[in-house]
Amino acid sequence: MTYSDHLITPKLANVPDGTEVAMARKKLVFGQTICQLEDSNHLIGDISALRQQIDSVGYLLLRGFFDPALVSKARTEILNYMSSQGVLQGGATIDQTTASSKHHGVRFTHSVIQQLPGFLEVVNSNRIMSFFDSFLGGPSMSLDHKWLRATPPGQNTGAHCDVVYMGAGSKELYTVWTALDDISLEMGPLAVCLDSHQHQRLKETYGASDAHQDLLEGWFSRDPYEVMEKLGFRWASTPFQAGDIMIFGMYLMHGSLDNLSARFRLSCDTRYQLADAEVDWRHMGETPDQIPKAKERISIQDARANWGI
Ligand SMILES: O=C(O)CCC(=O)C(=O)O
Repeated sequence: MTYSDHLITPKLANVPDGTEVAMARKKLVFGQTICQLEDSNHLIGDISALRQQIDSVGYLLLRGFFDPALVSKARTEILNYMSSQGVLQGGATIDQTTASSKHHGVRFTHSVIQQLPGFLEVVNSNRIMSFFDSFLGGPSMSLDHKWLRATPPGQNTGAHCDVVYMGAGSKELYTVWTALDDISLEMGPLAVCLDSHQHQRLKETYGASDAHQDLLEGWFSRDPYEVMEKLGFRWASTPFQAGDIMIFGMYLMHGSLDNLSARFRLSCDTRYQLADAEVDWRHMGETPDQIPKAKERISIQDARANWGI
């Protein structure tokens, strides 16, 4: 069975204009300051059309990509782990993701993730690997470092491009962001800046730096309006269902909406490239998250002042 042997009809309705969400506590309004991501399910099976689409709009949203049974198994396993860490309301409740009132975040280190075989079965599945074999035109591989996130209530991810975190190998590296649960707009899903992958000045400056070596902070900005006003970007997001994925390249600016719910938002982001291309070894092996930090890194504010963006 290959990735294209199933076709799922997107079930989610359009987000009505006027719907309000937040990013870093700043309000964004659908139809005004944020728009809806469009899925590319109609292109599944046509690799050259998928490649054209990602080159043109910067992302591929594929609804229902992963087998729901596998995702559900991974979710249960993750929730069991979270329950054992005492972060879920009621301690032992496994079927929901409500944060306990005294919740502290939960960190999924590489060694914790190795104890989650159901999760690894999703992100290393034949479905995703065969997709990338076709998409990249050769045998593909996934970086060992897997970012599994249980984003707590009140939090979000600031605007950044992945190249600054994992750009030491091939730049033909793709992020797959996977919804491991149904993620409403209120729960703070992924948000991307449309066309940001084509911003030449951003690529040559911020996009040529390395958060581990050069920058104290990899996030370009915490303020969603700043990237709209300074770089002319438009934000886009959508509600997700468990098993939906977003694929994007290293230069697409993205972050997430605020999690305004009482629940943890469960998602992961994992990376894929050609197996024979150069690899960012900092994200491989047994301790991929233990990256030694260079001493003389500069703040993103100082770097941006130098770049003039
Ligand atoms: O899920 C998030 O909050 C951020 C995801 C992200 O930064 C990524 O997929 O590269």
